[in-house]
Parts: sequence; C-alpha cells; structure tokens
Amino acid sequence: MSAGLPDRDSGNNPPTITASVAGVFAGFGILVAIGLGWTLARSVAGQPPFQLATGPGGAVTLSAARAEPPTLTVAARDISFDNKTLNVAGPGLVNFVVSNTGAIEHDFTIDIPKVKIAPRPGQRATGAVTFEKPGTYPFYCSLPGHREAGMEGKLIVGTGAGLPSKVEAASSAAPAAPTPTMVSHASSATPPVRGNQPIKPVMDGAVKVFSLTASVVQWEIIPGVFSEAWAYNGQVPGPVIRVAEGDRVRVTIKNQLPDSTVIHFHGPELPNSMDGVPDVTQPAIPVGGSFTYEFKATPAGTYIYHTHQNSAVQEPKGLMGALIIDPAPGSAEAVRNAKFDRDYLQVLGEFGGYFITNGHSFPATDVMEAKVGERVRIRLINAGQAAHPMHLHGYHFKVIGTDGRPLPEGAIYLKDTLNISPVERYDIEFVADNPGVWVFHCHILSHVTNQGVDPGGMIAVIKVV
Ligand SMILES: [Cu+2]
Repeated sequence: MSAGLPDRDSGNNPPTITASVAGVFAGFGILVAIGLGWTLARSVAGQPPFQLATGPGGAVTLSAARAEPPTLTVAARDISFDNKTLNVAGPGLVNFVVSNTGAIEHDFTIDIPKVKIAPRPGQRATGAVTFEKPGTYPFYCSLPGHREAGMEGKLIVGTGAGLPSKVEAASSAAPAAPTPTMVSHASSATPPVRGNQPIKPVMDGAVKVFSLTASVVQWEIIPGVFSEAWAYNGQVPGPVIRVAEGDRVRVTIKNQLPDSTVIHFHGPELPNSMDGVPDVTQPAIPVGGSFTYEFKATPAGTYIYHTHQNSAVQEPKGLMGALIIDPAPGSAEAVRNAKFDRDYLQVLGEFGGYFITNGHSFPATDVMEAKVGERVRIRLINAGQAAHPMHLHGYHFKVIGTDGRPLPEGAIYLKDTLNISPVERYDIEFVADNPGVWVFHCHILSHVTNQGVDPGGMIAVIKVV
C-alpha cells in the first residue's frame, strides 16, 4: 500500500487490504454517524449515495451505487503493469481506466478488439470496448521494447452474463498538460493515482542516481475531482527518495514546467552549492532545462524536498516530496529503527482547495494497517502552508524525532494531539495494542471537510486488527 514506506531493510511491508472497509466501519458508531451525515448531504444535493470500498493499494474509494459496465483500472509503471491478470465476468462492454504512473510514455494495447489507451506520464486516460466472446485477450504496452521488458498481461473474459454491448467502442484521453484547473465527476468510481511511490535509483558506480521530471498534470484529489498540479514524476507528493546514511546521492531534475524552478533538499547537511536557492546558490533551472544535485546523505532522518523558486505558487501546486535517509547499519539509530513493524508516511498539505494527506482527501486517503501488538512509526511531514494539530484516536503516541533528528530518551514525550507547523517533521511511535479502526486527523475542523462537506480533508485511517 502506498502509505507504507518502501524498501525497509527489516520488517514487513503491510499487505494490500482486501477486506471491505465499509464492513469494518459498521461497528464504529462515530464513523457510521459521519458516514450517514455525508450520505445525507449527497442525497440532498441530488447525487447518488456513495459507498465506501477498498480499492487497489488499500485506498478507500467511493463508488456510486448504480449498475454499470465493469471498469478495469490499470496502472502503467516504468516498466510494468500493476496487474498482469484482469478479469471480467462475461462478454459485453468494459470500461478501462489506465494511469501512467511512470516518468516515460506508455500505453495499454489490445489487438482484437482494438484498444489503445495512452495516458501521458502522470496522467490518466479512459476507454471502452465491447468483448463479444469469452476468452483470453493479451494486453501490452506497444512502445518499443516495453512488452519485451515485461509490460504485458492478459484480460480474461469469463462465460458469465455480461452487460449488453449498446455502447460503441470509444476512447478519450485526459487533457494534455498544461491545462486549466478542471473539476469533473466523470470518473467517480476510480481510485486516484497515488503519490509517495518509491523511486528506484540507478547505480553509477557507488552513486545512487534518481531522475525527476517536474511537469504539469491533472491530479485527482478525491475520485472525480481534479486540479492542476505541478508534480515530480506525475505524483503528489513526489516519489519517495530513500537512501542510507553515507550514500552518495545524485538527483537530476528536468524542468518541463512553464516556469523556472529548483529543488531544495530540506534538512540534510548539504554543501552550499547543492542547497537549491535560486540566485543565491545556483541559477534557477530554466523552462526546458535540467540540473543535477549531488550530495552525501547525512545524517539519517525524515526530510522533505521541495521547490524554492516562486515557492508560494509552486509548492502548493505539488512540488514537494519525502526524502528518507535510513541510519547506517549498526548505528544506535538503526538498532532503534529495527524494532518498528510498520513505517508509515503522512505528508500533509493543502492542494486545489482541499486539505490533503499523501495527495488525497478523505475518504481517498491511504489506509494504514497494523496487527495488534505491532510497533508503528509514523513520519509526519507538513508540506503545506498551515499548521495542523494532528490527533490520533485510541492512543497516546511517543514523539521520538523532530525535524529529522531523533530525540534523546529523556526528551521523548507523549501526545494524543501534535501541532505541526509548515515544513516541520515529527516521527511518532506507538504500540498498536488497542484494536479497531482509528482515525488520525487534523483537529481544525474546517480541515476535515471537502470544501465544507464533512467528513473529508485531512483524515487518515489506521486499522488495527
Ligand atoms: Cu489542519
């Protein structure tokens, strides 16, 4: 799941949640109450009631309660599809929603019947086609070399009853960047593309090389609600750059924005020339230009990278992401980290008129998960412009780190609500000894709405089972 941090040396990655969150919620009065309130609000607005469901990656998503052709959601990454086997019950019309979560071009192609859906990097495109017969239909990316590299799979159309094929095959692409902000309800059943995806470095000798491209995309905040984002590799927040203390790190940034930009790595000890401050430590990277940052990753901690050019405009549009430096193996901090069973990241902010956690507003936020007795760490990053008092239901938690540095044992303190100012980071820890579905939310109550509709905004769920 996208909330879990990738590439830990020890511990388990949380499994994808497949159970219905709606069912779990049913036992919890407060959530039922807020859910009913929301359903009521939508009914008043003349919209179909939403149902809570758990989508791929554990995201809680919304779907409108009405009969419609099956919708298959596929993410094309660099270089694979997230799902190699797709299934529909029987012949008939099938809708496709294809996200390109990679940094390069991909498409989703089926030869017969002809399907070719080609979202640009960081974007999403949809199409629909009728399958007349049961069978196995290979799909692949038709870009040279991509199928050979493994970008293929199969769609199995079963022998069950399908839906009548009344609609002609059609394809529509998401708007090409840059485009003005749009709000659309055309895809209300689709889980949004996730931010915070791990980025794998390419090794150049002993140097870990990360490639970022800053470009304009349409970012889906909650299903069907899009806003223009300026994003690293098409994601809000940008990809998680995760390295070990002492690593030599090189980050190349290509500027495909309509404005000059830079990257500032906030927190680690950098040489001045790598600090990313335009006209102070470097010239701004022009439109169409690129720049390479290189530094030794030190010390270990939870950091953020973000634009430092025209910041009041660029950063709230999405130009930010997490930089995690893991402690050197064998260090005292590495020994401490080894006791965590779960390591989650919550990047807070405001975007497109919404209050977001990891790029989305409730109920499209990531679902965190822990088993009873597990030790959970959450890395909180405020990438926004407002302070947020973050409250965890069901627990007091220990504040074990501030702004990337571990607190000494005697300075660790207990909180159930922690105010986090812009760009601050807190590492918190608790033992998940109280089972249930608990919310972790901002306690400024206008921040837990989606433009006034409660509940929404800065709420995440942690499920302790
Ligand atoms: Cu808040």
